[in-house]
Amino acid sequence: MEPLRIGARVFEGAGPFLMGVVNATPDSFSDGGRYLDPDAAAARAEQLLAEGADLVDLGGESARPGAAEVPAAEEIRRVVPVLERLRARGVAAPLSVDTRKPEVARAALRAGADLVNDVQGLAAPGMAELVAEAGVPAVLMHMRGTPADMQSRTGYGDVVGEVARELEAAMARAVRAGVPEGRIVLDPGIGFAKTAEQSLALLAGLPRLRALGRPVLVGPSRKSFIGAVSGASPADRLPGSLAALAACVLAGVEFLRVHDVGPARQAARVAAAIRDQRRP
Ligand code: HH2
Repeated sequence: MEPLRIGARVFEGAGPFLMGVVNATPDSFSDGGRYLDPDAAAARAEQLLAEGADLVDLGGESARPGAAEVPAAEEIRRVVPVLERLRARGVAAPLSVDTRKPEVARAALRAGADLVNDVQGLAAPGMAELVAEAGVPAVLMHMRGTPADMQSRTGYGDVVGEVARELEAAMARAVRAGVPEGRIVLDPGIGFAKTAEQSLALLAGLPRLRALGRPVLVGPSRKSFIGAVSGASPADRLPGSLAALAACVLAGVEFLRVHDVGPARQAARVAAAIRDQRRP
């Protein structure tokens, strides 16, 4: 991967780099309600960094299937105090805001966020322009529709090819709005407008996404395809999450979005050591 600056850090090489997840929400599918309090969320972020996260992703709106939209003002109330606390305590690590709303992204960037992680690929009016103006990198994730209706929009012929084409189109839109291609990271959106089989097909088809020429981020952690394969509930999906993580690393994915940073760190190191043996 070419060097990619996120806040104070330049990421380069194959990684993988771990993005630890903190959801300051009452209703996220696996950790809802645990980090709604800003002090609890900030402490969780610091814990994830101590466990080896390379950056932390903070979200104030659940994107689980069927989730209702949260007003921007409420989302800002959830994430800004956490970012402010982390920066006030001297946390220098890159911080990401998980939002699809430009108002939230603007407030979060002012409060110290370094990256916009958008599950709708910068589709909202003004979002790509805001990212371009702020000069920050962005994760463009693939989804169809919104969290409220996405699971009725899973009609694909060739899911890997269609996701790749739609990500390419999202990237072209962002570039037209002024976001340099060199600041874009792509994400297939595991579980977003995807059945379990489609999520598995995307995980098996990662080389076709890497062929788009941008760093790839994948978020398989605790997702429902693991439940579909194993029967495990979200709280019991760590082993399946680590298996998916290893598959991503072997496919050359640079960034992994994970809830369980300590175990993911060990799994990522081992998978990367195997990946690097394979290199000619
Ligand atoms: N998954 C979730 C949220 N944001 N962002 C990216 N780039 N990729 C993902 O796969 C992704 C994401 C869903 O997970 P989580 O944040 O744990 O749950 P919820 O959306 O219920 O808050």
